Amino acid sequence: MVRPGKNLGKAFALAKARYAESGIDVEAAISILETVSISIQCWQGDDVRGFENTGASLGGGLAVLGSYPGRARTPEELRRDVEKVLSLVPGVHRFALHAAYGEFGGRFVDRDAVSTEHFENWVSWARGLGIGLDFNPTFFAHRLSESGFTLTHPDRAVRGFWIEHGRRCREIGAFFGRGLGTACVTNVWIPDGWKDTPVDRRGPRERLVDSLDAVFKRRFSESVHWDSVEPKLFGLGSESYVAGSHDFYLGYAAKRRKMLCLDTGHYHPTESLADKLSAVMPWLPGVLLHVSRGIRWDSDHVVTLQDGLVDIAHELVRHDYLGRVRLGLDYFDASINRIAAWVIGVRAVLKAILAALLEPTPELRRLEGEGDLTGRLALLEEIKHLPWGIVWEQYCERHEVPSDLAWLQEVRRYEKDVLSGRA
Ligand code: RNT
Ligand code: ZN
Repeated sequence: MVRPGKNLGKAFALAKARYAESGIDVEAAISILETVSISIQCWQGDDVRGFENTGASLGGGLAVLGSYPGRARTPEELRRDVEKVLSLVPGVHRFALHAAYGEFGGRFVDRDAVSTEHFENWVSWARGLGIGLDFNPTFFAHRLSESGFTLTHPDRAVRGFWIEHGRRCREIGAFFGRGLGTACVTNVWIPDGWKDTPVDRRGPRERLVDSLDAVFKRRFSESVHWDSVEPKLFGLGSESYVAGSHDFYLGYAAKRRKMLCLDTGHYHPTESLADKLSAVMPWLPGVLLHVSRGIRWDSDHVVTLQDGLVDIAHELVRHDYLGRVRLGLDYFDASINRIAAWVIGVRAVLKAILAALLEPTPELRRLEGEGDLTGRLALLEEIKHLPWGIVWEQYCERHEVPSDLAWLQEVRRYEKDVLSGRA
């Protein structure tokens, strides 16, 4: 492993002193960062294919583009890849599975028959690594979702099929939570919507309320399992109407005490997701963030350190939301090395949170409180380039993970030794 620059120790001492001058305790910030877990999405590793091998196309408005070699083809390969990722990011993180990633032993197990037994290996694996698992029912890539409708389908039998899938997935989520001693968040996202202008906007939403209520009927202890629901503005093929819109799910989650999943790629490009947090938090038990990067019509680019992400991190830190917000990644890019795609995203989220933790918030609040708006703007601008990058390097060093681009050399070696052997 390439070691960090030999001046890191000195640089860190200076950075710490510089922060202390602004009243910021770097060690305190580091200990908070240590408690931050990011739920790493299984679907980046294999282009959202899963292990059902039914040949069904992805659908649901999800599109994975790119043909970079080395995608994980089996649960074993996926686990090995994720272990590599975990060795390249500081901290203890989680892993988010989709129902289609069960281990079905070569048999066809339909979605209304998935059960805990298909996820036993995943739980043993996570236990061995000391990480938690999160879960997602898979309401796409299936013959009964080809119409574009699942929980809102006008046919009661089709709705029933998907309700059963949702119910079983929550059992699996609770099995994760119990088995691993850390509450699993099971996140419901459905693709249901219309390409063109519907006449009946009301029917699907009313059916969705009933279907969700049926899915969520069984109660689980909050120490084991949480539900979350994920809205979306539009998708490919559902440009005119999405049944599970933001307004719909915000109301549902507030009324039924569910977590709301805010996916950063699911809003108008000029809408600020950071602004939503303090608006929804008074009404909800918690939020699941699907950290993504929307570009034009696509909501799923690899997360990078951008203003939108930094803004969200500031909200989490300034308002002490880290305890009530679960962080998960949600993107899939098949055009670059998939391990690197994961590492870049996890590291970007951690960096954003670290930068936010190193903000002189009391001073900013004082300026704002005194009405010194000039001072507030000037300070916000100046603190952008405080030496938090050095603190990040030190953080990586303490956690014995490569800093800077040293991690990429590890990924390249892994590509040569492992990924290149996958046809
Ligand atoms: C789709 C949602 C959803 C999926 C994953 C694969 O728009 O964001 O979270 O990306 O379930
Ligand atoms: Zn999402």
